[in-house]
Parts: sequence; C-alpha cells; structure tokens
Amino acid sequence: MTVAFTFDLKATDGKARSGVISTPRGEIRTPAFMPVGTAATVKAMMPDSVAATGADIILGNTYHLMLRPTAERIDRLGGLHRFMNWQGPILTDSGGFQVMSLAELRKLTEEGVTFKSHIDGSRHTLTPERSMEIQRLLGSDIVMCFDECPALPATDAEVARAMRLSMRWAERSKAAFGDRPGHALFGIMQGGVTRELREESAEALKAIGFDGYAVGGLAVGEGQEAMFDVLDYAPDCLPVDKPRYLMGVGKPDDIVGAVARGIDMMDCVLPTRSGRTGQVFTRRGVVNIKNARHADDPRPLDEQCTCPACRNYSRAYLHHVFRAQEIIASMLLTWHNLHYYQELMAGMRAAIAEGRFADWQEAFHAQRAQGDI
Ligand code: PRF
Ligand code: ZN
Repeated sequence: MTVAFTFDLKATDGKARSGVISTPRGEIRTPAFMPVGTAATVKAMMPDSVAATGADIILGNTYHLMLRPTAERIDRLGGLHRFMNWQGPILTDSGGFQVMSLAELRKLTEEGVTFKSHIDGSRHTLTPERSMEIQRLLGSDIVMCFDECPALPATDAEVARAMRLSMRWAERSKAAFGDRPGHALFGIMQGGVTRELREESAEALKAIGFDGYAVGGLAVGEGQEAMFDVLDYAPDCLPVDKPRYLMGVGKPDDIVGAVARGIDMMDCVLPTRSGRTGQVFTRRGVVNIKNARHADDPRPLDEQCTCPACRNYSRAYLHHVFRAQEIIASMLLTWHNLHYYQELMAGMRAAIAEGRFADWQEAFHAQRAQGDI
C-alpha cells in the first residue's frame, strides 16, 4: 500500500504553526529542522545518531550527488536511502542554487544552466527536466523545483527576470515530475526583497499547484532585518494547508523568527559546519571551544543538555580534542549542535501546541542575553 503525502496542521499560535507531514518513510513533526547531508552523509555523524538528535528528515543535494558518485550509480545501488543508510524521509535540493554558488563557467539560458564541476572541471547541464530525473533516481521523498536564486544585492530588473524564469522552470518541473504517489514536489518562491515580485511569484506557483511551497532567495546577503521584512508577508501569500519551507536558514534566532512568521521547515549547514570549526550553539548563545578559557574547565558545555558531548565530557576535553584536531571533536560538537537545534524545534512545537509561543520566544531571547557561563 502506498501512503499518501499529507500535511496535517495541528495547532497555530499567532502566525506560528505546528503540524505533521506524513510520508511513506515516516512522519515529519513541524516546525522541522533538516540537517544537511550534502554528499550522502551528515558530516561526522552516523545516521542513527542523526535520528537520535531528534531529526525526522535530512536534506540531500542534486548538484553534489550528480557529480559524485552520480545519480545513476546511486540508483543502481538501490537509491539514496539505502546507499547512505538513512531510512527516514529525504528532501533534495534541485541543484540550481548550488551551481550558482559552487560551479565554474556557468552559462544560463531559458533551457537551463551549463557549468563546469568544482571537483574535476567536467562539463554538465542541469535543466528542470534533468533535475527531476536526478531527484527521482536518488529516490528523494520531497523534490524541489529547479530555480534560479540571484545573489543580493541585485537590481529589481535582474531579480524579476530570475523570478519569472524560475516560474517557467517551476511549470516545467511539475510537468517532468509527473504523478508520483507518496512523493512530493515543492515550488520555490523567488522575488528578492520586493513585495510585488514575491506576490507575483506566489500567484504563479499556486496556479501550478504544489505539495508544499518554499521561500527561496533569502539569506543570500540581505541581512536578518530585510529577511524578516519579507517573512512578515511572504508566508501569508502561500496556501494555509501546505508546508512552507524556508531554504538555507539559519542561525537559531533566524529560525525562531521564521517560525514566528509562519514557516514550517528549514535547513542549514550551520550546526554541522560550526561543529567542525569549534563553534558551539547553547541556550546562552555561541561558545568557541577553541578559546583558552575552556582549557581547565571541568564543566560540560551546557549543564542542561542531554547529548553525549555534554553528558560524558568536560569543556576541557572538548577543547583539547579540538585543538589536537582529533576526529572525535567534530563528532561530539556536531552531535551537540544538532541536538541543540532539534531541542529548539521541539520546544517551539510544544509551545505552539500549548498556545504559549510568545512566552517561549521571550524566554529564548532572555536566556541568550545572559551570555555563556
Ligand atoms: N533555491 C534553492 N535552494 C536554495 C535556495 C534557493 O533560493 C536558498 C536561498 N537561501 C538556499 N538553498 N533551490
Ligand atoms: Zn550537548
């Protein structure tokens, strides 16, 4: 039996929402944070450990996997879930955004984008049709439309051109995706920080019709205030009964602000990447474990955290293994950061369900204002 892809909105509190996305591979509690597993691994984490932090879904990348080890090889080996041993849902990004930030010698046309691989310089083409094919070969549960995200600042004319191209590509993505029960296709809103363009983009996407809607084109250099200005109206332009996904966001306070404005899903490399560079997220703000002040400190990173790094190790140990460039430093700090992000999401879900999100938000900011112990 194929289970359908559904979104059940269970509670709202102000603009904040909490619900459950059901997929054949399991349920996704929203608001959801998706750890990034770009190259068929959430770096420094075993899949069981990713699940143990509380993640229901992870993100994979068309761009990286098409170049190495290729979508066709992953398909031959049984699909991405089996290949990387993650049995829960996987959302895959469509490649356009990564081409623009990572590839060399890009050429953009109505048809798609050709580029040179950042790995070996080989030439490739991505179109809406090819992106849908790759995401199908990977076995992705939530497929993203192929879009173009311009870097900000850009002129209004440039942002409008990229948005309208993305809307034509959204239509082609939908046609190429076809009818795939149990799998979802999400549209991506573009339009920079211009309200008229965001509204035009939302109308175009709704006319095509998607299983969920992403807000793309933010967190690309505009700053938190400008991003929140867009999020003050953009989610309201999208259907109430479908999940809303803010792509590539963000820091803990970005995430809280986005949820307060009606966002249901997010992804970001920050907790994993920061884990590998010694930046630690705690309830009292960011801690840099490299700092000499931790060298003799027998206390855990966070007294209240129940992750293995905090339950079993001192700041002194984490400082030592980080300085010594031991692999366990990346493992423990990544685990802690992902655990922190998932606790943040769980806290927001409970607060929304119980109608106390505003109080929760106030406590979140008050605790951070205290600074590290
Ligand atoms: N489009 C796609 N992926 C993305 C973005 C986008 O606009 C962003 C913007 N923050 C991150 N990842 N396809
Ligand atoms: Zn911890």
